[in-house]
Amino acid sequence: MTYHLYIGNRLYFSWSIAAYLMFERFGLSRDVETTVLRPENESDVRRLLGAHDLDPARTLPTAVTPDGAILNDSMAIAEELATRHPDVAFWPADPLARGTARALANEMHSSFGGLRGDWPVNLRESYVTQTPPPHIEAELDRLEALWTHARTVTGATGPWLCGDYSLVDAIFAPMAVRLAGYGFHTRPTTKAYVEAHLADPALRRWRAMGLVNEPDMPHLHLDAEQTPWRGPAPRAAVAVDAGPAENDRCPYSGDPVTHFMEMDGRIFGFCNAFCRDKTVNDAEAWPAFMAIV
Ligand SMILES: N[C@@H](CCC(=O)N[C@@H](CS)C(=O)NCC(=O)O)C(=O)O
Repeated sequence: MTYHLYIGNRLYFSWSIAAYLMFERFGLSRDVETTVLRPENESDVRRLLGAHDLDPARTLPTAVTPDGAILNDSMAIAEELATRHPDVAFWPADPLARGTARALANEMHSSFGGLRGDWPVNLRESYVTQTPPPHIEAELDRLEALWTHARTVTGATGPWLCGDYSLVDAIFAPMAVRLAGYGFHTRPTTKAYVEAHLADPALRRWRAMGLVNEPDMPHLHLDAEQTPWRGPAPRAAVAVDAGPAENDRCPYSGDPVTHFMEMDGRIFGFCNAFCRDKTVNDAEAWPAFMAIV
């Protein structure tokens, strides 16, 4: 039973982040094959989807179910996965928490046009805290109110909005990383929630993969002073030309090692350049690698 997920450039395509998390965060990563389309700009998406016979899809993400349904919308992917996998806790089980989570997820999907239009997601660069124009300030207030409301009515005490991580958190992840790029501002619930997403190993893996070899989209960059990424600093590591490595099998595939990296004065091996480089970018986000460390 394999889904096929088509996503955009990981560093810039906001809804693709949410769709990836819907599989990755709920234990379905083995049930999905992912194709990264590489549009040069947003209007290139339609051409690439057409080339993959994905009519009537027009936007990314698009998922194809094992029986061939084309899910050309993030909320359709969310609800279809939740219906097809009733044993997986996609939504909170408690009715009050579930209703709250659904309401917030749908408002995220249908609203926040100012933030989405003016502050594009960009996981490659972050900027000194920006002063929001009034229409964005109002949306930031709305997010703080929604996130505080969810935590209050559901009694959430951990990092996530309605108790355990659920679809509402996957759907807000792109907004959280967007806010991280432009500054946290002073809203306390927002700050804590954004930091929770930045520390999430699944999101860290997504960014580590995006930084390997995906194209730059300079038209989505802001002409502003840059700051270091606001998430946890990756452990220092570099690609090196040769072994020998401590491990003779790749931690991900189990195949013989051919590519090498150095970390803490130790050499580790991988079976291809992508697996090596995603590890160099954020080693501690990869449990299979950390197991051999
Ligand atoms: N309703 C869609 C919107 C997705 C969307 O806007 N995707 C953007 C990239 S983040 C896109 O594909 N833009 C290309 C276009 O609109 O032609 C969803 O939630 O999946």
